[in-house]
Amino acid sequence: MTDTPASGPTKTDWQSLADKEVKGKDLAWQTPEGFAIQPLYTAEDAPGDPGLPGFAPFTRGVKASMYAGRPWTIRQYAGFSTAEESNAFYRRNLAMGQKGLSVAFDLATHRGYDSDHPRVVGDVGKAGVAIDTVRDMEILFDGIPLDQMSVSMTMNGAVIPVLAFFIVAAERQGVSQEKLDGTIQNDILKEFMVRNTYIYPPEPSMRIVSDIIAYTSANMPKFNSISISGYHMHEAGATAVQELAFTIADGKEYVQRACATGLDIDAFAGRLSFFFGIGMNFFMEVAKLRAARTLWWRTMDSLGAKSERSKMLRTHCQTSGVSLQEQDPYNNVIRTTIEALASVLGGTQSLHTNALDEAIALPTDFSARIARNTQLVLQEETGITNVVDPLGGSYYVEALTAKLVEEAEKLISDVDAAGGMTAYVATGKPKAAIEEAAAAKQASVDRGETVIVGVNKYRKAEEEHLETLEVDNHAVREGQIARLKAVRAARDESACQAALAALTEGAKGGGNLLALAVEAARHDATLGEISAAMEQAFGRYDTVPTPVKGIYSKAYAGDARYEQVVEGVEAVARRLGRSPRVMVAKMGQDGHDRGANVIASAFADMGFEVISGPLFQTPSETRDMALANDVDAIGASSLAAGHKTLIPELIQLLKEAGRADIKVVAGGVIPPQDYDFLREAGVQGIYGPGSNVVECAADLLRLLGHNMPPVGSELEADE
Ligand code: MLC
Ligand code: 5AD
Repeated sequence: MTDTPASGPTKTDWQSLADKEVKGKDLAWQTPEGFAIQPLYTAEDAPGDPGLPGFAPFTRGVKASMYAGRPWTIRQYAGFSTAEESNAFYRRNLAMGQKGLSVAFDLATHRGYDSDHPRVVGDVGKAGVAIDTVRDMEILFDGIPLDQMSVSMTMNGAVIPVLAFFIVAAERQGVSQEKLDGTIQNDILKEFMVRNTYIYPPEPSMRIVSDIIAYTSANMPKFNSISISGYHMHEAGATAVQELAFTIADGKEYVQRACATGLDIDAFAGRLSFFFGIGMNFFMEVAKLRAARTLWWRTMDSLGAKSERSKMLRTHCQTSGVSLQEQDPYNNVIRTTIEALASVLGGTQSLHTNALDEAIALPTDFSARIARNTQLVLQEETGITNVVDPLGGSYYVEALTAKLVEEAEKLISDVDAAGGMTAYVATGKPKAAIEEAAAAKQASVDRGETVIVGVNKYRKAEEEHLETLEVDNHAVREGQIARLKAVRAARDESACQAALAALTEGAKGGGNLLALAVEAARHDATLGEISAAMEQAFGRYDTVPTPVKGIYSKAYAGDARYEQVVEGVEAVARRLGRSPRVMVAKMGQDGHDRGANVIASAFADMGFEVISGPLFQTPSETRDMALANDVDAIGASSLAAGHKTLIPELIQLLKEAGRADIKVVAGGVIPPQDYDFLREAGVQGIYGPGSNVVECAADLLRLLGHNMPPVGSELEADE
């Protein structure tokens, strides 16, 4: 029985009916991937049968029973302040339904510095928990039995000391390493592309990845040796095709490197895991996870894996941070729910849902509860877990899945042609392509073509402010310094130094770096010491930003307000006898550079001379660079909560140098509660998330003495 007779309407009939309804308007929707999405998908558009869940190529899921057998792991990423405070936070969350742990470390830890290092004064305990020693790690997991809890640790740069501390902290709990269940991120390639918490140059960094894979596959059979991450590319502005292609290509590179050291592919591949970001383009995101599994199966099959487990892409997902806004922040709960739904309809194994205060601070108990409950409600109230891959067979989702596979494979062959991902990353191409996509997205938001409710449409006249978490980094730092002293005083110094020397030797020659670091950790070497021991052999890696050009001017071609700003820049240039100079500065260990890159490329397009400061500057290095370039203004971008320490220090240093005339503005993740403090310190403009880049430039022109009309004024007069 069917409602449509065999001779029923065809797609052509539908097309003419639809054309009539919309009077011939083109209904195709261009996605950032460049896909022309049609308003209707039928069996004609969908590829063949995607197969069954639990079977190759796992498009429909890695388990036959999926969530009907076991729901995804509710794994909330968290960490702040001290090990004591983070431990208490974890325990409260576990008591209220969270299922797995996921540790966020502070940026000092990420970059291999102990809390007493002079470069990290603004960073200690801020964006994650401060960990200097095994003692800190023991406290972090106090009362949490490590043979029963799966623990993810997001660590890439200082991955050797952190994993060593975890292993030794477990030993001190009486848990041997073969029982440890969890994941270490250990994905350095994407750090060089987007996340920027690398320490060493690419080659030794790749050796570290292989050493960890070798060590865990021999000693820690339940531990996932890597979490190959597209999430950060997504957050940096990558399209779904870029995220898929570069992530799968990264995975391929790690596998080839590990095999080149003599490991058997099936001995380690079953413990490689993945991590994707899930944004607001709902069906695209569902299709992305299905495409990722298909792509990985094909890749591993082509690399000679025999076991199906080796070809199975298991993944964690996190809802998108950049999709969340400071303005009208309760909308973020809605966005996160939609993204979480896409993650589970896509078949994720594990999920983090962001908190509603994401755009301005780390989660509080209040916002963390809503984020966690979003998943609990999906798991326990909706019936979604009872049916496997319920969108399987949807014409649209299957068509999108196939298209993503096809386009990502094209991009992967470009990577292959360049000699693999390490070589491709070295060309700077993937970073530039992602930055280009980010600038295009920002321009589209600024122009109102991409709507963000409560930000560029339906904006509230008066914003209400959320109570946010504040960490006193000075207090945390002092506590950490005291504990570092105590640990150093109590250890067997000569045994510790001998273990560190052995690690340096191992870094110069052979030997497994993780095995050597575990020895050093057993003798209470600190994170900074273990990192420095390897740095002696490897050196530290610095990169210079390379903002893209021309994206903004292209996106704004013909826009009257943009032209007005460009004319303003020209007027200031006439007055100064040269283009106005702006330095975009990144101080502290905060490597989030999407915002800084977007600003740098947009301002350059508008005619400013832009000096992009390198990542990880101290305030005095920023001052020196600003003076050497004789800049008119400095824009400090801060996304990791160092702003209250670092920006006032910079202003003070400029004053002492007699250059209080250099305007300092700040942008990034800055809670409104901090605005007064920053203004009092001399900050002349503050631009939170959701700021319009063209208006930021208009503001800066005003600060530089140009009589810039308010938005809309002259424009209307012209018409
Ligand atoms: C699952 N299992 C089943 C089943 N479903 N068994 C029978 N029937 C079913 N239906 C089994 C699995 O096979 C597995 O056993 C066990 O149950 C656990 O399930 P899992 O699916 O593997 O889940 P989990 O343990 O949670 O592991 C998920 C993972 C892992 C593989 C993706 O790598 C992980 O937890 N990753 C998290 C990464 C993370 O949190 N990153 C945060 C990044 S934040 P077995 O034996 O097969 O393993 C960040 C932000 C920043 O990066 O700072 O930049
Ligand atoms: N605690 C909780 N979430 C965090 N994130 C980053 N650091 C923390 C932390 N310490 C989340 C945010 C951010 C993403 C990288 O991870 O959502 O966007």
